[in-house]
Amino acid sequence: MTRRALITGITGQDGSYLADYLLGLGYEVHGLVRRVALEAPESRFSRIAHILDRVTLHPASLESYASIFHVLSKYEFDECYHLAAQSFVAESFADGFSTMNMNINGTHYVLAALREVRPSCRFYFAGSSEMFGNATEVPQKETTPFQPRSPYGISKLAGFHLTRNYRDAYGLYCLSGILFNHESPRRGLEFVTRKTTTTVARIKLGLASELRIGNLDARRDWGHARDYVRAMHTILQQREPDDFVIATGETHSVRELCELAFAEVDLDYREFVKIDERYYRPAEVDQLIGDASKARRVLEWEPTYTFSELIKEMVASDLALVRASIH
Ligand code: G4F
Repeated sequence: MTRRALITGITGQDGSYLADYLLGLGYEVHGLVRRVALEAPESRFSRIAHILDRVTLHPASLESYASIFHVLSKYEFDECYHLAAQSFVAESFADGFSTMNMNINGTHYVLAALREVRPSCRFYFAGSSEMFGNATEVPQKETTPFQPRSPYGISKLAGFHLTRNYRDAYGLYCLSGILFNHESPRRGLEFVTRKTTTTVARIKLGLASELRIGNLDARRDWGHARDYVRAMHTILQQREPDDFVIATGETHSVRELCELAFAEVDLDYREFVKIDERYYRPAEVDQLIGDASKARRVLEWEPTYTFSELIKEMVASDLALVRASIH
């Protein structure tokens, strides 16, 4: 029988790759989208333009329990991937209230509606390595204590605990993936990897002269989003619900990212990168590195992209996009 999945955040990087992946597995894929998105499909649906005729989109708002309840009661969903969130850490310092509302209440609404109308639907929550924050253990794994350093990290930790609580209290099949940073050519332009690769392409093609950036010494465990959505699906296929860390196990600095991305187009990053205090965060997470040995053992999940392959693909894609925009 065809399995039916609902993805919140289907228009984002992860939602779009997950939709591609689930369609490839023969799923019937549905997505929750904001009503405003339906009015500007060219820009809002750019990541799912190639599959628009194969997915069913439902207007709903994570601020409205009623709208989520309505969609969940209309179809018998087998799986629900809750990816929608305010996911930009810097923005969570600028407007912590919106981040909290959307990320905590939005998650609670989906869980509460599932409990009410679809208690047999499996639920995936997009947890984050930002929950580890100022981690006391290196590398971080499922048992590492959480010490979030941003309103975003705090909101994700609340979503993680809500998900656990619905599992313990009501016996729902719900769990969290604790995903470390994952990037791709579909990454939003404000995140440091995509900001770097798109600016590298613009500099190479004569449209920009510098890259203004914040903390070059921050270190992250960067994987490819394509590998990570595969993990999301596998996590939800286990007999018992459980939480998993998904990471590459390697950490690189923002400086190394710049060095690599500029070298792809034969430029020296030191000539173009300018430090700009505006991009520093009030509280930084200096280093993240994940230990995904549980996922490797239980899920037999492995990342397939190296850091340099990821950056190479992103630079090549941005060069092609910038070239197309000037011709
Ligand atoms: O690319 P970033 O903005 O990602 P960040 O904050 O690590 O969060 C991402 O990964 C999380 C998983 O751990 C997700 F949960 C979250 O939703 C998001 O996807 O920043 C990465 C690092 C930070 O240390 C930041 O301070 O890069 C540093 N950085 C230095 N200059 C910069 C910049 N980040 C951005 N966005 N822009 C800069 O100019």
